[in-house]
Order: sequence, then structure tokens, then C-alpha cells
Amino acid sequence: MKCRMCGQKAVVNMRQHKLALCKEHYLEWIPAQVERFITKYSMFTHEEKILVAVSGGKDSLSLWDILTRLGYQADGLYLCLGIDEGLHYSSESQRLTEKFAVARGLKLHVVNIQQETGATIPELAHTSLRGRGKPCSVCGLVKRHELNRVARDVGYDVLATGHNLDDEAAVLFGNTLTWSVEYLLRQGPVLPGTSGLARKVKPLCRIYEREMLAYALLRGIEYIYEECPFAEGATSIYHKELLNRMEHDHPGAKLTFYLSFLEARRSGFFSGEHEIRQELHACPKCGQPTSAPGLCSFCRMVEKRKETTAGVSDPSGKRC
Ligand code: Q46
Ligand code: ZN
Ligand code: ZN
Repeated sequence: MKCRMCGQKAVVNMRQHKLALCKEHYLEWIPAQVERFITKYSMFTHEEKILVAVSGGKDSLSLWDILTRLGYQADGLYLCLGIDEGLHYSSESQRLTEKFAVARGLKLHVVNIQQETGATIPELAHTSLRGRGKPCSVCGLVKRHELNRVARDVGYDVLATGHNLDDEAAVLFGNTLTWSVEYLLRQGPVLPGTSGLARKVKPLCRIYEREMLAYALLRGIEYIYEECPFAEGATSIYHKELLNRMEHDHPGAKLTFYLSFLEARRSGFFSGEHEIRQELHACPKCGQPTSAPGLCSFCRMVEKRKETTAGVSDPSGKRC
């Protein structure tokens, strides 16, 4: 297989695009694609300040690498979740993220959730009714709250995450199976900002996970290989596997599924009676927007944790 650009030996063959490229041209092609999507979906400009949510994984570190190569003002934010039993997932991902930032002279904010809330994610999940003790629902809530808090407090225009096409197609698949119109209306490359909520963008939403993996490896980015231990058995992983089977037999199926959805949404398929206009209120404790008057879900969860553990000594171990 030869590179379409130069005729040298290709190292990546993308059946879905009918395109094979050598290392040099692949490392140029991915950032050029990302730049194209940033412009196409009006994600941000070179004048705006971008906060990249980095987890230490291949997608978020590669996104940070690409944005800085493209000349954008992109700083990183790492949230230490305190998921350290067994694999030392949080400590290791923080180490790799800090190493990445230091090696490139990039600015990285680190927020320790245990210091912010008094508890790690597994501890918060233990005392919360959300997700029946499984930490992912609590984790999602904490991440959304803290990413938005830092973006607002430090003055970033936009929050960028490393969701790739496989992530987006799996979420879309799950929401379509249940026709969750409220979620479908919010899914897309850009979620516009509202008062108190930063604009959220996904510059990798049209890049396959496999393509991001190849980018990280060819670029020599050191990332955490292990998944979060709580990811095991997640429905989204099952949906990814189903979509991978379709993709295997029909290259490009995932991209077609996602792009057809975006086109349907653009042409008003989900609008009209489904359009949801929620009145937002400021949480009296943290000031972040919330749908009902009173404390937001994050502050309520932290308060409940404090009440439940009042008078109980905290068995804290070594945390990142
Ligand atoms: S980090 Fe958090 Fe994920 Fe781990 S606890 Fe679940 S949501 S699986 S992306
Ligand atoms: Zn080439
Ligand atoms: Zn609050």
C-alpha cells in the first residue's frame, strides 16, 4: 500500500476514506482535518482562549497537541478524580498529563476533586443516590461542574473535549434506541454557551478512534493505556462494539450514521414541539446555572456527603 500523497510506503490505511498515507503525510492530514471541522462548525477562532479537558488518554492529549500545533491558545485542565484503587489510574494519568505539559511548555490547571469536595469520586458515589453506587453518573456530574467552573473563573471562551467519532456515534446510538429527544437535541460538535455555561466543542467528533490512536502513536505521545476501571461493562462500550461490527462490514458506516444525524438535526427533524427552552436559575452556593431554584445537583450531592459523613473520620489514603 502506497501513500496517496508521495508514493512512499503507507503506514495507515483508512478504508472508510479510501485513503492510505505515510507517517509524514498522516501527521499533517489529521491536524488539517481538525482545522477543517473547527472552521466548518464555527467552534472557535485564533483570538479565543480555549480550555482543553485532558484526562491523560490518547484523545485529549492528541487534541491538545493538535490545537497548539495549529496555533490556537489552548491551556489544559486535568481533574484528579481519586480513582486509585488497584491500577493507580488517577495518579498515573496525572503523571503523564503533567509530563506532556512540561515537555511542551504548556499551561496546565490541576483540580483535585477530593480537595474541592472533601471526597473522591468513588467516595461521593458511595453516599449519592445517583447511579445506585456506580460512580459514572456522579463522575459525569462532577466533571461538568468543575470544567465549567474553571472555564468561568479563569475566563476561557470555550471548553474543548477529546470525544472522537466512536464516542459520539455510541452516544447517538444509545439515545436513538430510546429516542431521548432531549439528549439528541443537545448532541453535536458545538453546544452553544449560555449565561454562566461555557461553550463546549468537540473538534475530534469526525475522527475515528482508530485514527486518533494512530496519531498518538506516530506522534510519540505518551498516554495512559488503561481504561478507568469503572468503564468495564458500560453500555457505551457495548454500543461501540456493535458499531465496530457494522463498520467492519461497511467501512464508513459510523461516519454516515453521525453525519446523517447532524443533517437531520440541521434540517429541523428534532425541532418544533421538542424544542426545550429551560429557564435557568443561579445556584445560591456556587453560582452555576441550574434548572430548578435552590442548590444545583453538584452542591446538593456535596452537602449530602458532608451530612452523611459528619463525625466519621476520613480514612484517606495516598491520593494524587
Ligand atoms: S472516568 Fe468517570 Fe469515566 Fe471512570 S468513573 Fe466512569 S465516567 S468510567 S469517562
Ligand atoms: Zn506520503
Ligand atoms: Zn451549586
